[in-house]
Amino acid sequence: MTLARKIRKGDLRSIARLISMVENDAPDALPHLKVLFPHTGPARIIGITGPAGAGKSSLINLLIKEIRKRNERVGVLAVDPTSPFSGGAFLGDRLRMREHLADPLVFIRSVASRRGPGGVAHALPQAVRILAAARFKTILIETVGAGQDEVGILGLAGVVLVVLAPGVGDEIQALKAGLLEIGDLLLLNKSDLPEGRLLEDQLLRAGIPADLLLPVSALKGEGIATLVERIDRLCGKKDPQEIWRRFCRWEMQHLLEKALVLEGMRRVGAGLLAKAAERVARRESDPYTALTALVQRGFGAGRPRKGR
Ligand SMILES: Nc1nc2c(ncn2[C@@H]2O[C@H](COP(=O)(O)OP(=O)(O)OP(=O)(O)O)[C@@H](O)[C@H]2O)c(=O)[nH]1
Ligand SMILES: [Mg+2]
Repeated sequence: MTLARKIRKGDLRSIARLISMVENDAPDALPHLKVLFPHTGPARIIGITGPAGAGKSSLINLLIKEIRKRNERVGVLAVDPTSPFSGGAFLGDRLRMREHLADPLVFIRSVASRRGPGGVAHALPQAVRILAAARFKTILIETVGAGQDEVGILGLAGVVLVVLAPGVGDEIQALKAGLLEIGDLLLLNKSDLPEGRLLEDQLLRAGIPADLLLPVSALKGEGIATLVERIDRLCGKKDPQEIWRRFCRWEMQHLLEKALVLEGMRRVGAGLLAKAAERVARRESDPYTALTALVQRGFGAGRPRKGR
């Protein structure tokens, strides 16, 4: 059976394999992705973000449980926030969700979010497509924090849940970073802790509408039924086609960015890049002027100049 067929049947190992191929920029991933493409379509993409340690994975673990009661497939993509150093955090995530690891209808894995200097694949859009082709109706995407990348990633989600917890991160910082603006719902996790009430008061005083706030406790399983109801309602309000269109725009942008980086590197070449760096190191040029020269070299006047 072909890899694409296995994926269509929901085989988790095949799904993981193709996502790895995409992450590693393996050229033979492309034919599989093309075969799968006609089978991809609107999925419930739910973004879950918030400061490290707020309880995102613990809540996702409970959400998986609720969604599985409906006998639907659930996919979880944990976006590796910045660097290889965060690998440890994902091990924690898997631990948090380990009870689902043996479930053939649940797929959990981390995806690198950034292009490294070597142009590491940005696999998230393709991972979403692969899961959609495997008939995963709900895809939960966990990201940490509120950097540009994270907010960008959440732009593709139909529903965004922001998880906050007392004593974790700086809520006012989260406010400033615009994290709260992108949230369809702000989950005040760890409401079992006495400080939970304080956090709620603080947010209300900061002008956050009360109906946007939902106190929950992943530890005690409190508020989870309401959370699932609210997610259903939020999903019901949004047009799945529009969400999917937005996903496609986001996907195209990322594919274009990646292609441009690769094309830019190809046109400029490692040698010129090294020379430019050397000039900067010797203070013969500042990095900005050197960059302008490189970009002009690569893309100026529509084609690379000859003889230089
Ligand atoms: N008291 C209490 N502790 C909780 C609750 N939810 C999670 N925790 C604890 O908070 C810690 C972090 O939980 P995670 O679910 O890993 O948080 P996270 O947001 O996924 O963390 P990162 O993935 O590292 O960003 C763990 O020690 C959990 O046991 C809760 O509702 N109440
Ligand atoms: Mg986590």
